[in-house]
Amino acid sequence: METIGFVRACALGLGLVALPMGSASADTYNLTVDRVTVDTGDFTKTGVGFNGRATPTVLRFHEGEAVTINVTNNLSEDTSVHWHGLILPFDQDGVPKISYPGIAPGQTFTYRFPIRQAGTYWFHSHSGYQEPDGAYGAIVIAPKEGEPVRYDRDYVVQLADAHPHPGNRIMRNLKMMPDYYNRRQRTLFDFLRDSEEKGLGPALADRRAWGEMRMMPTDIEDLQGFTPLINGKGPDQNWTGLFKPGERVRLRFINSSAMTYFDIRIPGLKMTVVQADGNAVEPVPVDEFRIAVAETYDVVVQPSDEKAYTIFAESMGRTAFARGTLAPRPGMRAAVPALRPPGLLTMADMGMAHGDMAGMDHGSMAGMDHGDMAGMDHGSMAGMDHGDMGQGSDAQTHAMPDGSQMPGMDHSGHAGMAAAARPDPFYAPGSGLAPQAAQAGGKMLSYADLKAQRPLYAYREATREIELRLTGNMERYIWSINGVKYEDAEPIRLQYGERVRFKFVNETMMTHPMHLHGMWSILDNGNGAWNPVKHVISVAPGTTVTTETEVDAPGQWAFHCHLSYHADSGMFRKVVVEGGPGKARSTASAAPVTGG
Ligand SMILES: [Cu+2]
Repeated sequence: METIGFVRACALGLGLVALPMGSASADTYNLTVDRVTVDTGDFTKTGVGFNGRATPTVLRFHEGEAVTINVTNNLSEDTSVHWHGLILPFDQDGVPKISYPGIAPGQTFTYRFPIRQAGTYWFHSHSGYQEPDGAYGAIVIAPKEGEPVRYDRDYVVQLADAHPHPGNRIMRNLKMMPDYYNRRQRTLFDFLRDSEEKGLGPALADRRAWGEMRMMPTDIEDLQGFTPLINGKGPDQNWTGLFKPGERVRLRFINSSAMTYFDIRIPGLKMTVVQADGNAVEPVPVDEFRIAVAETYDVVVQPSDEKAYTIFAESMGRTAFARGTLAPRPGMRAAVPALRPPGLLTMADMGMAHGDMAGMDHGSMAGMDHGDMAGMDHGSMAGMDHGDMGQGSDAQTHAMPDGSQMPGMDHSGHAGMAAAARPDPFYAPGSGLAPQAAQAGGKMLSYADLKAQRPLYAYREATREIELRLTGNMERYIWSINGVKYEDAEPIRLQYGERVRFKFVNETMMTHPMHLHGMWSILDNGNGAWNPVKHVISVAPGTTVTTETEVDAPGQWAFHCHLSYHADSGMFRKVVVEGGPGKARSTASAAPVTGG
């Protein structure tokens, strides 16, 4: 099946250049990193790609194989390739200044590591803004013991958010003006400016202003103005995967965006989620799912009719969509749905609903750096609670069990609150970001639905807990962990053999996809020994999410938010695993590292 999938995908123009032709046992792959022209159908730009192409290269490995990958840098600047989600020795992980020095212009670096897992992963540059500029590809690994999933066709569906501006310019603009890429009328930053001019009290007293502040859907996305791509193709270029009616089609969704979450559906088809982040889960039939930046989900669909179906992926902020097609014949197309109205951030997303946020420090409301944030000091925030909301005197009393308890708030037109059958426990009660299926009564995947089919580790009590508050100063576009940005932070030190519990407390208004390199993150979603095993954990605003990690990989690793500009502005840590086989030497200095 794999080979058939490969041949067909190749015919459709996917860049499967690095497959070892003619031999399943060949284990040497060659990749070049090149300047390429990215053509989205909306604009063309100069970007970065692999093997001379803007369409993503797909590497196909076999579990148990020992790979050798020669990466040649044809750029005029340093590059690097990180194998996202692969479990490998730390010096093969591809993060400059943590794993190795990087790859200089003209140089070839040879990676060598055993493939000890199966499933869908991806690879990308970890240097500068090469990944946002297009340096990403897919990895598909065939399992040693045969596929647990039955399918007739197999397609990679790799999403990205191509932007006309190069990454370094985007970062400069965000630093200069955090709402630079916000195209809607009013934003939190306008509100903050008003507060600075009039004082927060009067600004808040102005009900209309408050109402307008809530009408700022774009704070859901830092970056707008991009064209979403599927396998390198814009919506009008319509990437198409072929099927014969009745076939089971496996779609390997990979979100390689720099900054964009997508809500994905295929109108007319039920999708069965069979893998999350490369690991098999108990199958979950859904109508729609949200994919965080850097996550992968494998779904199986079975189109029975001789007609085309649209793969529709709306950005979480509803400013753009990716579109592809499944069809019996090339050139067919199906209706493309309209974008839904964006959700609206609520008080819950501002960290004001503390019902399930034990341990949150209420003295630093919303986790912002108040010293640097005019008009947002804690005293004024307290006034905001009580003056405007008319509730008690303790911030903790503002828990909103169903989001509808807050007097004085106008919930009309508020997508996230319209009678969801069952609220998603991974969103703050009353969150405007909580996803809902487009189809009436449709099922949206929740993290709570994910159950490991085959736990990778024996279940045991964590030996230690580490709290990581996700923090930020939005006015200066600094993102941080526990209020400290990367270049000022000490590494997180772990001991080989321990089982660490990470407690992520999101004190910002944005969703952060947290990615630990080198070791698995086991998401605590209440399934105990069957908690799902992931490499990216999305943490919604105003929520606390816990993961556990068996510390079984000596060396030093990156741990960061996978939103490129968040990682680059400080939401990043070095993790040092001390002890273990080989007694990895620690080079503990925290040098600035860029990339997603
Ligand atoms: Cu982030």
